[in-house]
Amino acid sequence: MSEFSRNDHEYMARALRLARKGLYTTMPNPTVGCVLVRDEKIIGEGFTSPAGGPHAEINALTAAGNASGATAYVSLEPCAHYGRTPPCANALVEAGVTRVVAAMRDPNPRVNGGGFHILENAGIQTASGLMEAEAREVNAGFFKLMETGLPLVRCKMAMSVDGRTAMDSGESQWITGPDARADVQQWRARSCAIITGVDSIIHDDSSLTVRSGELRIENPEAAVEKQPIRVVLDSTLRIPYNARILNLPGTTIIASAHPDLEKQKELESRGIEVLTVPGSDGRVDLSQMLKVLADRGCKEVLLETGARLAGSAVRQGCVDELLIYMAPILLGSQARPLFELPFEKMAEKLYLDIQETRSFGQDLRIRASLKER
Ligand code: AOF
Ligand code: ZN
Repeated sequence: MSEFSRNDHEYMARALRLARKGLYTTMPNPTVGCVLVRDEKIIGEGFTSPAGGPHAEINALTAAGNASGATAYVSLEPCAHYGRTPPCANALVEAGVTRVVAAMRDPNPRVNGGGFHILENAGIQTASGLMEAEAREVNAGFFKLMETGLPLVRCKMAMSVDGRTAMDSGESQWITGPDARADVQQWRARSCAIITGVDSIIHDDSSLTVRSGELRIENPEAAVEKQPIRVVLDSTLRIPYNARILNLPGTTIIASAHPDLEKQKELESRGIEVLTVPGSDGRVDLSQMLKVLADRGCKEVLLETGARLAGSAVRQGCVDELLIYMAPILLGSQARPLFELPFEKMAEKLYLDIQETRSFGQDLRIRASLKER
């Protein structure tokens, strides 16, 4: 028998729904939901505010006013540390909560069981592990960052039914329809950084921005305000001076292996960060770039690029999730493939786990993870 009741499940499911509301605004923090219940009634609830603001528990306690004798359902262990805000575990103790049910432990080394410890020392009943799989999924990027020091990398591609992503000339606009393209906006909005290759910039002059008109989320303005960091991998600084991405508010990083110093200076004088990220055979090493982004707190990164960089990212094992939009078109055998992966034998094939398929207008979205090799 599970130690959790049916009501426990319902309240935790609600805490998880609240947590999802923060997916676009809490980075680099995880997004957490909290529901306070007394005598089978919800007396307050909340989710994590943008970084620096109150955590979920504090928002719920504020909403409740008086939470004495209540049970707190939280989708993550309450924090135990003084970070940008004081510990939530202390606030729950002070509020007189008598039971805390968490979906899972917070793997952040500054918490990692410390929150439960504070609560238990104060005589509060604690339980953990309710709907843990769902809670893991909501903050998958945060957990990967905490556990491996690298962000979760999602690779977005648009392809035809015959698996082609661009014509031989590089022409690729548009493969998918407006609904699928609008869906991409949600994934951009929840990413801390978007990475592309210089060839995509040269070809499509992409801006990689989040635009409010296409966001179907709670607070589109906040997400637009918080533009993801734009990263262009450009080993030899080929980016044209008139590229749109060089003239946008927010942070643009050009990662180069051998920058031409004069061009670097010129770009820097325009407010662009030029980083030297060495790699093998003179090309920027993607995993090094991911480490740089991890150090800046990036937990989810979106790779939006062509077959070559995407193929090499997959081959290096840098990609956690594929987000593939399939349009009802055929582009023919001269068009470019989804990934440049020059395999010759069946033994080289990579395996995917398809997690979900969904329609957007006439297009199909396939979400899949790469199986461990
Ligand atoms: C909670 N409730 O809603 C969240 C938590 O810098 P700070 O003070 O904002 O702390 C950030 C850390 O707190 C973050 O890395 C994670 O371990 C935890 N997040 N904890 O009790 C919340 N978002
Ligand atoms: Zn907290």
